[in-house]
Amino acid sequence: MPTATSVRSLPVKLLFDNRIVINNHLKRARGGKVSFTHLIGYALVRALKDVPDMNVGYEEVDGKPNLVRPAHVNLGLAIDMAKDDGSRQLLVPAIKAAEQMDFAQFWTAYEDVVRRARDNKLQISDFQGISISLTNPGTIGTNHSVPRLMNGQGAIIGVGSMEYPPEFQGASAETISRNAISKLLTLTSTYDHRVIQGALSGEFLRRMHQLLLGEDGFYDDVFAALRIPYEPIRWAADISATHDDEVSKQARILELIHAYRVRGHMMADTDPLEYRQRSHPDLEVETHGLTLWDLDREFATGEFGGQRRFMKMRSILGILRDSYCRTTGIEYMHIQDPEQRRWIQERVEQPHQKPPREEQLRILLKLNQAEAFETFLQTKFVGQKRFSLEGGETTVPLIDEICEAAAEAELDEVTIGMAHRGRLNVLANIVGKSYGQIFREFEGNIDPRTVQGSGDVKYHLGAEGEFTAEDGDTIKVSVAANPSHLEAVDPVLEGIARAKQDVLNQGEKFPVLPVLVHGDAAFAGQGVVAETLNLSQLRGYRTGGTVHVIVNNQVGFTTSPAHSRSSLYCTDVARMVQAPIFHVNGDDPEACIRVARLAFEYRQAFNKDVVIDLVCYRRRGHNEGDDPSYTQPLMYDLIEQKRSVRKLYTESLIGRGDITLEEAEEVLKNYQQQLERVFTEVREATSAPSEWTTVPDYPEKVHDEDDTAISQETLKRIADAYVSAPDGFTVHPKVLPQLQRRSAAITEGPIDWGTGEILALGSLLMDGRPVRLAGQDTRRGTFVSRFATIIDRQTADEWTPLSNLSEDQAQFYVYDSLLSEYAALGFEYGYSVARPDALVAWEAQFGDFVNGAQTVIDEFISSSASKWGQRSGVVLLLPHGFEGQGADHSSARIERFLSLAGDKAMVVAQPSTPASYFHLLRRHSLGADHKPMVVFTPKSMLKRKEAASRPEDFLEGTTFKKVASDRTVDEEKVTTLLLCSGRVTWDLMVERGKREGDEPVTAISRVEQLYPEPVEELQAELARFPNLRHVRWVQDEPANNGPAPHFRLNVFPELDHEVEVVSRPASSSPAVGTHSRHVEEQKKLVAAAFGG
Ligand SMILES: Cc1ncc(C[n+]2csc(CCOP(=O)(O)OP(=O)(O)O)c2C)c(N)n1
Ligand SMILES: [Mg+2]
Repeated sequence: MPTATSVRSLPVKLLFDNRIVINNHLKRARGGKVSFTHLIGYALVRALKDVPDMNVGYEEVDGKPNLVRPAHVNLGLAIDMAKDDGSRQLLVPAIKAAEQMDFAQFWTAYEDVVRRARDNKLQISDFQGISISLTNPGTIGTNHSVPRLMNGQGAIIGVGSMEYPPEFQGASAETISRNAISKLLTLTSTYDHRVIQGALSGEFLRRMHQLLLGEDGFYDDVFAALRIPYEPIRWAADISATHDDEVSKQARILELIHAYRVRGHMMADTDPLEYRQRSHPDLEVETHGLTLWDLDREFATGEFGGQRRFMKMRSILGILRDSYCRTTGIEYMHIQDPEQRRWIQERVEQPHQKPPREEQLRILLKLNQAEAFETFLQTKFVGQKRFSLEGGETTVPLIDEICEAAAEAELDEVTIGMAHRGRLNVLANIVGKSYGQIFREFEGNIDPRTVQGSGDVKYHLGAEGEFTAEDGDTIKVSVAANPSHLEAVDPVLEGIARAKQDVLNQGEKFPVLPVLVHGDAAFAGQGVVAETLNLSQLRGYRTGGTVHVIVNNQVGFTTSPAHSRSSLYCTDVARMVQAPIFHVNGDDPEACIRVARLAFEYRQAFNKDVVIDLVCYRRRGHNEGDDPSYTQPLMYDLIEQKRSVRKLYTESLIGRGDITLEEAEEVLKNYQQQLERVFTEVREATSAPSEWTTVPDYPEKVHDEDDTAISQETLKRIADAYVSAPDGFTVHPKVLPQLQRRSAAITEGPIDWGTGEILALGSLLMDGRPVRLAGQDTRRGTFVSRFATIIDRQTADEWTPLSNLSEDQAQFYVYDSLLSEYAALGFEYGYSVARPDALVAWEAQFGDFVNGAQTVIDEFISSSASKWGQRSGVVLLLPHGFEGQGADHSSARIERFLSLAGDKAMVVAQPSTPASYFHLLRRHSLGADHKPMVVFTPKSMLKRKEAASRPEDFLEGTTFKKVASDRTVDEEKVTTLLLCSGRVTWDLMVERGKREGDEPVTAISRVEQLYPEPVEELQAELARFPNLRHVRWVQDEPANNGPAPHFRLNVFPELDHEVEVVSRPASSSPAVGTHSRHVEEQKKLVAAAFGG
């Protein structure tokens, strides 16, 4: 046979470098190794696409020469086999139809053929139809060879050894890298001259050369096929370097390091759904004027290398990619504190270490549990809403790890707030709520204790349990109840956590760990998230850092991220509190565990919030009745193909050789056992449960007698406290006389509103009741009325007189809050839930602004007892009053609270004197009820003389009166009874004085408690006056506002007299804008109260 051979040499540095990247990646991912021959063989197949005429054979048909063109590339592989008798044998089986394969398929087929050759499993067909083959004598050092062609074959490509050119074989590594010397590879093409021309063979080798130097995206395709998330190394000429260039190159290396730290996350492979080769200009070496020739050169690393002052660029890049671009992307360079950045770098910029086997097995077990539970629910409760966690099962091992870490650190409790997604799974597999009980809730059993209430759907209920860590440590874990309103539970949970910490009173140890689990769309969209984050470092609100876990399934109901946020990540809002943010691929559970541990440790080290963005997907619809392919067709095509994380993780552990096949089978068996366990437990538990949990165990309120009066000594003590500034404290000269006046007034009168309130708080503190009071500008008081904390004129030091009342007094916590209503009120609600012995009050700056917290009011304050049996005694102080300040500084919307009032679930009150307010607060705190209370508090009335109280109004014999009777009139003479509440009282009193002088025929009685409605007290009040002709309800508010609408329906029909309502006309805006119009209206209103 006439043959000839073409020979071509090429540099293989790029091949070497990319192979290192590939194998590093495989080691971390699915295991396995790619050889040079795999890559060269694949280049051969690719080259045939461009030079198809090389894929031919020679055959004689009927004695005539014939050119054969096979339909496929059947690539023969020369495999040298040692036989049992010691002789050698060359086998050349084929990879069939290799041109149809991507690199991953080619690699698999290659290994398959080799394995079958070794195992003696090759068939005749494996040897048929070969027109071109590959032989690699280079592996034994042969420089190049001229192999013998077999019949029918057109060509054999030989791969020679890869060596430095002979003249450099004695050079030092340093010389080699400095001079940009590559090893060379010699390729030979030995061909059948009857069907292939020499030029064609040469052309073919040139093509292979080009491909192996990365042309036409050769390595890009290889990387894509192996799902390597970043770009391959590129071929480039070395950039010759003068001394100056060297210095600037060094600077560029440091820039590159910085770029990876800041933006490495842009390239990280965090999306389990869709493989994308990601890049960012700042992360490409070319941008920094660097090439592959620099990979083996050493550079100073600055603080990056720790002890290693110089490193090869290859190592630097390796660490940077390992640290910042694998399946975890980290955002932390926005943190201003260098210590915190260094803390993260020290832990992250480390060579990868895989977790110990026990850890790997625990992860698998947790994934088993998580998936088994979902599978059970999916099988047993087809179509029922449960908000499955499928696609995001790693959430369970991740939270498990946080609890482990908390248990090891001997914290007191992990308290979790979370929405619907995966909640049942967390309750079962983290909190330990029994499958049986969850099942019975599905069956619709109702807790007999909540029959009075309305109850709630299963995925809103809370629970409490004990979590046991791997080494036997235990810790309390609870999940708070929450409404459907996404993220509303965030501030509530923080309040709960803070209350628990205040009770434990361990200062900066923060022994209760709050964990908030969010959805991606909600975290980005709901403003309360930002508000809650903003609480996190404030003295009045901090909880020592919250771990936020976002179950980022990349969709919110039917809405894709592109429509649900303008920010790059759903977590961007957390950057504002300089929280580190870990984006982690949910299909890499080991990375998730590592991140969970790191997040916890960061929280412990710095007592700050930290965010884990667990990127996953949602296997099913939003809920179980929803078909997601209507709106996310492409995404769901991908999801359908996806194997569960449990399966993927098991496979990669086997692939990497971390567990054996037998162990994998054990794990699979365990999975089946888990599944059976759920089924059996549920089958066996059909009776009604003995224990119901709708909320975690919060303490019961301890109550005293309802004696709200106080002693002269207590008055005196508080009076003294207000004039006993600490030594050397300079009270502001304008404040001093006000304090002195307050002190004198306490014992001598008249007592104004602010002082009455101070007396209530002070006396409760002396009774052993902690008091927490927070609101905007609350310490001084918006209306300069409170002076709870006084600021030193010289030093700005703080002095809180009520903290110095007695040795054994309870603690007084008084805070100026952030400018929030929603989160601020949610926090106080939660605080009161977990600490019922404390008087917890939140003050609105003006009551009008409370509607910013409407969600908290509707979903927690008014209804939590009825839905979940969860009680709070939070007090809302809402300045309210029509005083001509316009539409938005007049009304706290009494009507709205009354429309929510039912089941006696809360108290709504509008006291008209400081003493009445004082008794109301004390009754609320000391009494048995643990219910929310809404108090409409005054503005102008704060200082109004008629409305002041006397010291004796606080002393023995006094108490809170739901209806304050008019005791100034002769009952026989009264023909008109005016019923009113709050500020208008005093306008009416003045007017009566003017109109009726000393012999009034009009009585004015004040309704101090609006709800529960004081019907009996009102009946008794009416009965006092035998000659009544008119009973009028008088209110400042328009007819559709204020108490009137509610009273018309619920109170007036119970009275023995017709009640006429005197009010402003119904109006869509609560109050008029111009003062003069207000005055006009007020005049009319008061006149109408007296019959015109
Ligand atoms: C405040 C509020 N607005 C709207 C809804 C209705 N809703 C329920 S779930 C959901 C999508 C939530 O998406 P995401 O936060 O990503 O959580 P996922 O369901 O994907 O886990 C919406 C809009 C709600 N529950 N609460
Ligand atoms: Mg989502």
